[in-house]
Formats: sequence, C-alpha cells, structure tokens
Amino acid sequence: MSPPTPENSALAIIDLQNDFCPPHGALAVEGGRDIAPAINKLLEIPFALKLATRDFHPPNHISFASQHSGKNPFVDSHTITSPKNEKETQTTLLWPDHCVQNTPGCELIPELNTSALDLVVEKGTDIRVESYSAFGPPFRNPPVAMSGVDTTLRKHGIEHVFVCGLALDFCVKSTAVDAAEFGYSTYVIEEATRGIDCSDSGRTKARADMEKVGVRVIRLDGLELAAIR
Ligand code: VGL
Ligand code: ZN
Repeated sequence: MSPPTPENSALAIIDLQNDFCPPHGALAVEGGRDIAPAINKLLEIPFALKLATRDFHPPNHISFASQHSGKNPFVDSHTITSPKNEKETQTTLLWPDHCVQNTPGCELIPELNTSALDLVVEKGTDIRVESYSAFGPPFRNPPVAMSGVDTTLRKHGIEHVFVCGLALDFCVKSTAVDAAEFGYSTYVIEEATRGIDCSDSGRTKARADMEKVGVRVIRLDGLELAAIR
C-alpha cells in the first residue's frame, strides 16, 4: 500500500443530516451540528473523491420502533433474518422514525458545503434490513444490494479512506470497519465525528471496535492528513 496522496485518498462524510442534528432532529446526536466547520475544512483538501451518505429510509423501515408493536426506541432490539439466507441474522437496536425519504429530516444539513461533494449516496433504502455502513447491508452471502461505494472507490484508484460524520458508534464505525475489511487503509477523524453514546466509555468502545480491524483514529492536525494537503 502506498502512502496517502490526494490521488489515492477519498473523504467519506457519513449522514450529516437534519435528523441527526440538534435542535430538531428526530435522532439528534449531541454536538452533531458542531462538526460541520471541521468537515468543511476537510472538503478543502484535494481528495480524489469526496462523498457524502444519506440515511434514506422508507416510512415503514424495519429499524423503526414504530413498526413493531410494544417496542421502544433506543432500548428494544429486533432480530432481522437475511432475505436471501434464513441462517443469517442481524440483531439491531430500534430507533425513532428518522431520515424518512423526501422529508426535511433526510436532507444534508445546510451548513455542509455540498458544492464540494462529488457524490451523494443513499443507504437504508431496503425496508427489510438495517444498513449502517456506506458500503451496504451486512448480508453479503449472497448479497442483498450493495451500495456501489466499493466499486466507485476502486474505479477511482482509492487506497485510503478518511471517514467522518454521524454517528460515531453506528454508521461511522460500520463504514470504517467495512472499509478496513474491504482492504482500504482507513482513518476516522476524531474532531469530525460525534457518537449517539457520547460518554467516555461509548467513545472508547467505538474506538476499540474500529482499531481491532486496523482502523486508525486520527486528528485533524495529524500527519496522515498533512500528507495530502
Ligand atoms: C444511524 C442509527 C440509525 C447513523 C443511522 O447514521 O449512525 N444511527 N440509523
Ligand atoms: Zn437509520
């Protein structure tokens, strides 16, 4: 693997959407809006590819507690069976309705400099499965539809993926873990992400889950980013 350069590096901004931001977001992450300036700074770096994702759920998505009678968001979970292979399951936490397609909640926040983006990818569109990762849902054997992000990164010759956005402990973590497992050298930028569990232990756990597969948590002023400025 060659070191990061502008030509071989991509920026992935995860789910910086109204519903994940205070004060009105349906699933607001504490401090979520505060990372916009750091992310706009990152967008000034000449990455070969700058993409943003949007969580983009149909109104009856399986991850919504409202779709399961007697279940409560943030506390109850639901076990999903792969539509393609009944032996494969996914247990996921249930959420308040959020990022419903074609509602204001699913829009990228107005602070984000969207004119600097090359690509916006929608995920979580299949009502049958949860899909935290920008790469696609977890059932891959055989796959439910993938998002196309892996193909796009490969087509652009990307070797290094820098991940930021919301939420650290769910979609950012899943995307970073997938990126590392798909063979990219992967970084998460600390000042440019926030977690739903914003406690020290929540952050430590997210970090450990990512570092276990080789993801590096870096800082904005670190050497890794200096290499591509
Ligand atoms: C997310 C919970 C549900 C995220 C998306 O973007 O981290 N979290 N859907
Ligand atoms: Zn979601």
